[in-house]
Amino acid sequence: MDPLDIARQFALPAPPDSVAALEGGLINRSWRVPAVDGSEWLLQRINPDVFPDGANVMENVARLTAHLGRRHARGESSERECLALVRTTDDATAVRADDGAWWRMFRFIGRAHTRHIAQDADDAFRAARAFGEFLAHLADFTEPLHETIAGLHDTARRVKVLEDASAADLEGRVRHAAKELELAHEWRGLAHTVGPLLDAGRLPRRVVHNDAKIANVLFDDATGAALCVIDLDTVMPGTALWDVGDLLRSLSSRAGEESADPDEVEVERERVEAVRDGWLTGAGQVVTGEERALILDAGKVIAYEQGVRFLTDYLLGDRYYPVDDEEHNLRRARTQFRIVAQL
Ligand code: GN1
Ligand code: MG
Repeated sequence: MDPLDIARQFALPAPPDSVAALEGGLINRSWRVPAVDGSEWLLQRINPDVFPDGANVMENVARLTAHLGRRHARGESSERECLALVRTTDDATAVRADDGAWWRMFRFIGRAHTRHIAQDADDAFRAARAFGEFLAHLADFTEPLHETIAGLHDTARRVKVLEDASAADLEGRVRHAAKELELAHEWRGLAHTVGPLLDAGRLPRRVVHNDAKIANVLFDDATGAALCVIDLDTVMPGTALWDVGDLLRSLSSRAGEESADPDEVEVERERVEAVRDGWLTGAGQVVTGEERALILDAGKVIAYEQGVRFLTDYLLGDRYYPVDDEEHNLRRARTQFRIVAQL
Protein backbone atom coordinates (compact mmCIF):
# COMPACT_ATOMS: atom_id res chain seq x y z
CA MET A 1 0.00 0.00 0.00
CA ASP A 2 1.16 3.52 -0.76
CA PRO A 3 1.30 5.47 2.53
CA LEU A 4 0.41 8.72 0.75
CA ASP A 5 -2.76 7.14 -0.67
CA ILE A 6 -3.68 5.99 2.82
CA ALA A 7 -2.92 9.43 4.29
CA ARG A 8 -5.43 10.97 1.88
CA GLN A 9 -8.20 8.97 3.53
CA PHE A 10 -7.91 10.94 6.77
CA ALA A 11 -9.78 14.18 7.47
CA LEU A 12 -6.74 16.47 7.63
CA PRO A 13 -7.24 20.25 7.48
CA ALA A 14 -5.23 20.30 4.23
CA PRO A 15 -4.18 17.57 1.77
CA PRO A 16 -1.05 15.59 2.66
CA ASP A 17 1.98 16.67 0.69
CA SER A 18 4.40 13.77 1.15
CA VAL A 19 5.38 10.99 3.55
CA ALA A 20 8.74 10.33 5.25
CA ALA A 21 9.42 7.03 7.02
CA LEU A 22 10.37 7.34 10.69
CA GLU A 23 12.68 5.13 12.70
CA GLY A 24 11.73 3.55 15.99
CA GLY A 25 9.52 0.76 17.25
CA LEU A 26 10.22 -2.86 16.53
CA ILE A 27 6.69 -3.75 15.50
CA ASN A 28 4.67 -1.04 13.73
CA ARG A 29 5.80 1.34 10.97
CA SER A 30 5.45 5.11 11.09
CA TRP A 31 5.62 8.04 8.68
CA ARG A 32 5.72 11.79 9.19
CA VAL A 33 3.18 13.43 6.90
CA PRO A 34 3.53 17.13 6.13
CA ALA A 35 0.37 18.66 4.66
CA VAL A 36 0.31 21.46 2.07
CA ASP A 37 -0.66 24.04 4.72
CA GLY A 38 2.54 23.31 6.70
CA SER A 39 0.83 21.21 9.40
CA GLU A 40 2.34 17.81 10.29
CA TRP A 41 0.80 14.43 11.02
CA LEU A 42 1.92 10.96 12.02
CA LEU A 43 0.74 7.96 10.03
CA GLN A 44 1.13 4.42 11.40
CA ARG A 45 0.60 0.95 10.05
CA ILE A 46 -0.31 -1.59 12.71
CA ASN A 47 1.57 -4.83 12.17
CA PRO A 48 -1.15 -7.42 11.50
CA ASP A 49 1.15 -10.37 12.25
CA VAL A 50 1.58 -9.11 15.81
CA PHE A 51 -1.85 -7.60 16.38
CA PRO A 52 -4.34 -10.05 14.89
CA ASP A 53 -7.29 -7.76 15.63
CA GLY A 54 -6.45 -4.22 14.58
CA ALA A 55 -10.05 -3.11 15.09
CA ASN A 56 -9.75 -3.99 18.78
CA VAL A 57 -6.43 -2.16 19.02
CA MET A 58 -8.06 0.93 17.57
CA GLU A 59 -11.05 0.76 19.89
CA ASN A 60 -8.66 0.69 22.84
CA VAL A 61 -6.48 3.50 21.50
CA ALA A 62 -9.52 5.67 20.72
CA ARG A 63 -10.87 5.24 24.26
CA LEU A 64 -7.50 5.84 25.88
CA THR A 65 -6.60 8.93 23.85
CA ALA A 66 -10.07 10.37 24.50
CA HIS A 67 -9.60 9.84 28.24
CA LEU A 68 -6.10 11.33 28.27
CA GLY A 69 -7.26 14.18 26.00
CA ARG A 70 -9.84 15.22 28.57
CA ARG A 71 -6.97 16.18 30.85
CA HIS A 72 -5.96 18.66 28.17
CA ALA A 73 -9.55 19.91 27.90
CA ARG A 74 -9.56 20.48 31.66
CA GLY A 75 -6.34 22.45 31.40
CA GLU A 76 -4.27 19.81 33.22
CA SER A 77 -1.85 19.25 30.36
CA SER A 78 -0.73 20.93 27.16
CA GLU A 79 -1.58 19.71 23.66
CA ARG A 80 2.01 18.46 23.31
CA GLU A 81 1.44 16.10 26.22
CA CYS A 82 -1.47 14.17 24.70
CA LEU A 83 -1.70 11.82 21.76
CA ALA A 84 -4.68 12.69 19.56
CA LEU A 85 -6.14 10.59 16.77
CA VAL A 86 -7.34 12.06 13.47
CA ARG A 87 -10.50 10.47 12.15
CA THR A 88 -10.92 9.33 8.58
CA THR A 89 -13.07 11.14 6.03
CA ASP A 90 -15.67 8.44 6.82
CA ASP A 91 -15.43 9.36 10.52
CA ALA A 92 -13.70 6.10 11.52
CA THR A 93 -10.66 5.80 13.77
CA ALA A 94 -8.56 3.96 11.18
CA VAL A 95 -8.36 2.77 7.59
CA ARG A 96 -8.25 -0.90 6.72
CA ALA A 97 -6.03 -1.49 3.69
CA ASP A 98 -6.61 -4.20 1.08
CA ASP A 99 -3.99 -6.45 2.71
CA GLY A 100 -5.99 -6.36 5.97
CA ALA A 101 -3.60 -4.08 7.86
CA TRP A 102 -5.00 -1.15 9.83
CA TRP A 103 -3.60 2.38 9.46
CA ARG A 104 -4.16 5.34 11.76
CA MET A 105 -3.20 8.98 11.97
CA PHE A 106 -2.11 11.04 14.99
CA ARG A 107 -1.47 14.72 15.39
CA PHE A 108 2.31 15.05 15.03
CA ILE A 109 4.08 16.32 18.12
CA GLY A 110 6.96 18.34 16.66
CA ARG A 111 10.23 19.45 18.26
CA ALA A 112 10.32 16.17 20.14
CA HIS A 113 12.18 12.87 19.90
CA THR A 114 12.41 9.38 21.34
CA ARG A 115 15.54 7.87 22.92
CA HIS A 116 16.77 4.32 23.12
CA ILE A 117 19.15 4.97 25.97
CA ALA A 118 18.94 7.06 29.10
CA GLN A 119 21.89 9.47 29.03
CA ASP A 120 22.10 9.65 32.79
CA ALA A 121 20.15 9.01 35.97
CA ASP A 122 18.12 12.23 35.52
CA ASP A 123 17.02 11.03 32.12
CA ALA A 124 15.99 7.70 33.62
CA PHE A 125 14.06 9.54 36.35
CA ARG A 126 12.14 11.59 33.79
CA ALA A 127 11.21 8.57 31.67
CA ALA A 128 10.12 6.59 34.73
CA ARG A 129 8.10 9.51 36.10
CA ALA A 130 6.28 9.79 32.76
CA PHE A 131 5.15 6.18 33.09
CA GLY A 132 4.22 6.73 36.73
CA GLU A 133 2.07 9.68 35.69
CA PHE A 134 0.53 7.59 32.94
CA LEU A 135 -0.55 5.06 35.56
CA ALA A 136 -2.02 7.83 37.71
CA HIS A 137 -3.82 9.43 34.76
CA LEU A 138 -5.49 6.12 33.97
CA ALA A 139 -6.40 5.28 37.57
CA ASP A 140 -9.95 6.54 36.90
CA PHE A 141 -10.28 4.91 33.47
CA THR A 142 -13.18 2.51 33.77
CA GLU A 143 -14.08 1.67 30.17
CA PRO A 144 -13.50 -1.86 28.88
CA LEU A 145 -10.28 -2.67 27.03
CA HIS A 146 -9.71 -5.55 24.63
CA GLU A 147 -6.81 -7.90 25.23
CA THR A 148 -4.82 -6.95 22.12
CA ILE A 149 -2.09 -9.57 22.65
CA ALA A 150 -3.11 -12.60 24.65
CA GLY A 151 -0.76 -13.45 27.50
CA LEU A 152 1.68 -10.65 26.68
CA HIS A 153 3.29 -10.87 30.13
CA ASP A 154 2.52 -14.50 30.81
CA THR A 155 6.14 -15.23 31.65
CA ALA A 156 5.56 -18.96 32.21
CA ARG A 157 4.01 -19.30 28.76
CA ARG A 158 6.97 -17.42 27.25
CA VAL A 159 9.30 -19.93 28.88
CA LYS A 160 7.28 -22.84 27.52
CA VAL A 161 7.51 -21.39 24.00
CA LEU A 162 11.28 -21.09 24.43
CA GLU A 163 11.54 -24.70 25.58
CA ASP A 164 9.55 -25.86 22.58
CA ALA A 165 11.72 -23.82 20.21
CA SER A 166 14.82 -25.24 21.82
CA ALA A 167 13.54 -28.82 21.50
CA ALA A 168 12.63 -28.33 17.83
CA ASP A 169 15.86 -26.44 16.98
CA LEU A 170 14.55 -25.67 13.51
CA GLU A 171 17.40 -23.34 12.58
CA GLY A 172 20.23 -25.34 14.17
CA ARG A 173 21.00 -22.41 16.46
CA VAL A 174 20.64 -24.14 19.82
CA ARG A 175 24.35 -24.97 19.92
CA HIS A 176 25.18 -21.23 19.72
CA ALA A 177 22.87 -20.43 22.63
CA ALA A 178 23.77 -23.12 25.15
CA LYS A 179 24.82 -20.67 27.86
CA GLU A 180 21.68 -18.55 27.48
CA LEU A 181 19.41 -21.60 27.46
CA GLU A 182 21.03 -22.78 30.63
CA LEU A 183 20.39 -19.42 32.31
CA ALA A 184 16.80 -19.38 31.08
CA HIS A 185 16.32 -22.75 32.71
CA GLU A 186 18.13 -21.86 35.92
CA TRP A 187 16.03 -18.71 36.40
CA ARG A 188 12.68 -20.19 35.38
CA GLY A 189 11.37 -19.64 38.92
CA LEU A 190 11.12 -15.94 38.02
CA ALA A 191 8.14 -16.83 35.84
CA HIS A 192 6.21 -17.54 39.01
CA THR A 193 7.16 -14.43 40.93
CA VAL A 194 4.79 -11.66 39.80
CA GLY A 195 2.07 -13.01 37.50
CA PRO A 196 0.62 -15.52 39.99
CA LEU A 197 0.27 -12.78 42.64
CA LEU A 198 -1.90 -10.85 40.24
CA ASP A 199 -3.97 -13.93 39.44
CA ALA A 200 -4.37 -14.64 43.14
CA GLY A 201 -5.71 -11.13 43.74
CA ARG A 202 -2.74 -10.10 45.91
CA LEU A 203 -1.77 -7.33 43.51
CA PRO A 204 -4.29 -4.75 42.23
CA ARG A 205 -5.37 -5.12 38.63
CA ARG A 206 -4.84 -1.76 36.92
CA VAL A 207 -4.76 -0.32 33.44
CA VAL A 208 -1.06 -0.49 32.59
CA HIS A 209 1.07 0.28 29.54
CA ASN A 210 2.74 -3.12 29.16
CA ASP A 211 5.65 -1.84 27.04
CA ALA A 212 7.15 0.70 29.40
CA LYS A 213 10.56 1.17 27.88
CA ILE A 214 12.38 4.43 27.33
CA ALA A 215 11.81 4.21 23.57
CA ASN A 216 8.10 4.73 24.27
CA VAL A 217 8.54 8.16 25.88
CA LEU A 218 8.47 11.37 23.84
CA PHE A 219 11.04 13.98 24.98
CA ASP A 220 10.99 17.69 24.21
CA ASP A 221 13.96 18.68 22.00
CA ALA A 222 14.56 21.99 23.74
CA THR A 223 14.10 21.14 27.42
CA GLY A 224 14.65 17.37 27.55
CA ALA A 225 11.39 17.07 29.51
CA ALA A 226 9.36 13.89 29.03
CA LEU A 227 6.21 15.05 27.24
CA CYS A 228 4.14 11.89 27.16
CA VAL A 229 4.07 8.17 26.87
CA ILE A 230 3.45 6.78 23.38
CA ASP A 231 2.62 3.40 21.83
CA LEU A 232 -0.71 2.59 23.47
CA ASP A 233 -1.33 -0.65 21.56
CA THR A 234 -0.69 -2.94 24.50
CA VAL A 235 -2.37 -0.86 27.20
CA MET A 236 -4.46 -3.45 29.03
CA PRO A 237 -5.38 -4.48 32.54
CA GLY A 238 -2.48 -6.03 34.43
CA THR A 239 -0.09 -5.26 37.25
CA ALA A 240 1.75 -1.96 37.43
CA LEU A 241 4.83 -4.02 38.28
CA TRP A 242 5.11 -5.03 34.64
CA ASP A 243 5.64 -1.37 33.79
CA VAL A 244 8.15 -0.53 36.46
CA GLY A 245 9.90 -3.83 35.72
CA ASP A 246 10.14 -2.86 32.06
CA LEU A 247 11.50 0.54 33.05
CA LEU A 248 14.22 -1.07 35.14
CA ARG A 249 15.26 -3.37 32.35
CA SER A 250 15.45 -0.59 29.77
CA LEU A 251 16.88 2.21 31.93
CA SER A 252 19.17 0.77 34.54
CA SER A 253 22.22 0.44 32.32
CA ARG A 254 24.05 2.96 30.17
CA ALA A 255 24.09 0.54 27.25
CA GLY A 256 20.36 0.06 26.79
CA GLU A 257 18.50 -2.71 25.04
CA GLU A 258 20.53 -2.76 21.82
CA SER A 259 24.02 -3.10 23.24
CA ALA A 260 26.60 -4.26 20.70
CA ASP A 261 28.60 -5.88 23.48
CA PRO A 262 26.35 -7.49 26.10
CA ASP A 263 29.31 -8.39 28.30
CA GLU A 264 29.90 -4.67 28.85
CA VAL A 265 26.39 -4.00 30.14
CA GLU A 266 26.51 -2.75 33.71
CA VAL A 267 23.50 -2.03 35.87
CA GLU A 268 24.12 1.22 37.74
CA ARG A 269 22.61 1.61 41.21
CA GLU A 270 22.08 5.32 40.67
CA ARG A 271 19.88 4.56 37.67
CA VAL A 272 17.98 1.85 39.49
CA GLU A 273 17.18 4.34 42.27
CA ALA A 274 16.24 6.99 39.72
CA VAL A 275 13.76 4.62 38.04
CA ARG A 276 12.18 3.68 41.34
CA ASP A 277 11.98 7.26 42.59
CA GLY A 278 10.80 8.66 39.26
CA TRP A 279 8.09 6.07 38.87
CA LEU A 280 6.85 6.46 42.43
CA THR A 281 6.92 10.26 42.11
CA GLY A 282 4.81 10.12 38.96
CA ALA A 283 2.38 7.52 40.23
CA GLY A 284 1.81 9.28 43.55
CA GLN A 285 -0.60 7.70 46.00
CA VAL A 286 -1.87 4.86 43.82
CA VAL A 287 1.02 2.41 44.43
CA THR A 288 0.44 -0.02 47.31
CA GLY A 289 3.00 -1.26 49.83
CA GLU A 290 3.08 -4.71 48.30
CA GLU A 291 3.74 -3.24 44.85
CA ARG A 292 6.55 -1.10 46.25
CA ALA A 293 8.17 -4.11 47.87
CA LEU A 294 8.26 -6.00 44.58
CA ILE A 295 9.72 -3.31 42.30
CA LEU A 296 13.20 -4.81 42.02
CA ASP A 297 11.85 -8.33 41.60
CA ALA A 298 9.68 -7.05 38.79
CA GLY A 299 12.76 -5.69 37.05
CA LYS A 300 14.29 -9.15 37.11
CA VAL A 301 11.10 -10.82 35.92
CA ILE A 302 10.59 -8.48 32.98
CA ALA A 303 14.26 -8.48 31.93
CA TYR A 304 14.13 -12.28 32.12
CA GLU A 305 10.89 -12.45 30.14
CA GLN A 306 12.26 -10.11 27.47
CA GLY A 307 15.47 -12.12 27.30
CA VAL A 308 13.41 -15.27 26.86
CA ARG A 309 11.46 -13.62 24.04
CA PHE A 310 14.62 -12.48 22.19
CA LEU A 311 16.21 -15.89 22.68
CA THR A 312 13.10 -17.65 21.39
CA ASP A 313 13.08 -15.46 18.31
CA TYR A 314 16.75 -16.20 17.77
CA LEU A 315 16.03 -19.96 17.83
CA LEU A 316 13.05 -19.54 15.52
CA GLY A 317 15.06 -17.66 12.90
CA ASP A 318 14.15 -14.02 13.70
CA ARG A 319 10.49 -14.07 12.80
CA TYR A 320 9.19 -11.50 15.27
CA TYR A 321 11.85 -8.88 15.94
CA PRO A 322 13.61 -7.23 13.00
CA VAL A 323 17.36 -7.90 13.05
CA ASP A 324 20.50 -6.37 11.56
CA ASP A 325 22.42 -9.65 11.54
CA GLU A 326 22.11 -13.30 12.55
CA GLU A 327 23.30 -12.79 16.11
CA HIS A 328 21.22 -9.72 16.86
CA ASN A 329 18.50 -11.45 18.86
CA LEU A 330 21.11 -13.52 20.70
CA ARG A 331 22.95 -10.34 21.72
CA ARG A 332 19.66 -8.82 22.83
CA ALA A 333 18.92 -11.87 24.94
CA ARG A 334 22.42 -11.77 26.47
CA THR A 335 21.94 -8.12 27.37
CA GLN A 336 18.68 -8.86 29.14
CA PHE A 337 20.15 -11.81 31.02
CA ARG A 338 23.08 -9.71 32.13
CA ILE A 339 20.58 -7.23 33.55
CA VAL A 340 18.75 -10.04 35.36
CA ALA A 341 22.01 -11.19 36.89
CA GLN A 342 22.90 -7.70 38.09
CA LEU A 343 19.56 -6.38 39.33
C1 GN1 B 1 8.27 -4.38 21.07
O1 GN1 B 1 7.22 -2.18 19.05
P1 GN1 B 1 8.00 -1.84 20.25
O2 GN1 B 1 9.44 -1.67 19.92
O3 GN1 B 1 7.44 -0.66 20.99
C2 GN1 B 1 7.30 -5.37 21.73
C3 GN1 B 1 7.39 -5.31 23.24
C4 GN1 B 1 8.80 -5.60 23.64
C5 GN1 B 1 9.72 -4.60 22.96
C6 GN1 B 1 11.15 -4.85 23.27
C7 GN1 B 1 3.80 -5.70 20.52
O4 GN1 B 1 7.88 -3.06 21.30
O5 GN1 B 1 6.52 -6.24 23.82
O6 GN1 B 1 8.94 -5.52 25.02
O7 GN1 B 1 9.57 -4.62 21.55
N1 GN1 B 1 5.95 -5.10 21.30
C8 GN1 B 1 5.14 -6.11 20.99
O8 GN1 B 1 11.90 -3.74 22.93
O9 GN1 B 1 5.50 -7.29 21.04
MG1 MG C 1 7.08 1.43 20.71
